[in-house]
Order: sequence, then structure tokens, then C-alpha cells
Amino acid sequence: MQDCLFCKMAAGDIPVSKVYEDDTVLAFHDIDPQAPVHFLVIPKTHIASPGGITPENSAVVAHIFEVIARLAEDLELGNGYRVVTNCGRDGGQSVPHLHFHVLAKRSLAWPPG
Ligand code: IU
Repeated sequence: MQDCLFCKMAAGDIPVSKVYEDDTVLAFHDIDPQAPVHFLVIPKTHIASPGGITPENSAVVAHIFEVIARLAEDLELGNGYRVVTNCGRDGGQSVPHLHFHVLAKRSLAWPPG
């Protein structure tokens, strides 16, 4: 999508601190990390939020979780990690392009605030 920040990052038009990339997904370090490890994984195609996942586009979501599992191994997150996706205003979503936060290397409280 033309005016979408994360679409521009996915297209390589805005630089990111890259963790992983393939044909369909991009992972990059969050600019405002909330844990010693905090990166985002996004689909390269525009999906506005978790509410925009459909039978037609959901394959990339499964792929994202496979990528996260692989990155967790590579980054030695054996003590555990959290995957978070925020949806809409009350869910705390600030960027309207589907993204999964991966947070690790500290003990994370529950429930989240
Ligand atoms: P949220 O779930 O939509 O609130 O998460 C958006 C995240 O995107 C948030 O953690 C920001 O720090 C992060 N982010 C980023 O990494 N780079 C950017 O240029 C912008 C936001 I704007």
C-alpha cells in the first residue's frame, strides 16, 4: 500500500535493522525495544491488522510462525519468548500493517498492561 510505512520497509524503500527476510516476510529490530530482544515480523503484502486475516491470505501467517520458531533457535531463545500482535485502538495497534512482536531475554509479566 502506497502510504504504509511497513510496506515501504518491506519494499526496501525505508531502511530497517534486518533480522531475516525472504520472499514473503521481513523481520527487523523494533526501534523502541521493550525487551533485550524485540523484533517485528511482517508480511510483505499489506494486511492492515489481525482482523484482516482471511482464508485467502492466511498462509503467510503460518509462515511467519515457522520463521519465528527458526529465529528463536538461531537466537538461542530457549528460555522462552512472547509473540504479540495488537489489533486496533484498544488492542494498542499503532501501525496499521499486520506485525508480530517477538520479545525475549527478560521475564515477561502476565497479564500485559
Ligand atoms: P504496535 O503493536 O502497532 O503498537 O507496534 C508497532 C511497533 O512498531 C512499535 O513497537 C514501534 O516501536 C515499532 N516501530 C518500528 O519499529 N519502526 C518504526 O519506524 C515505527 C514503529 I513508526
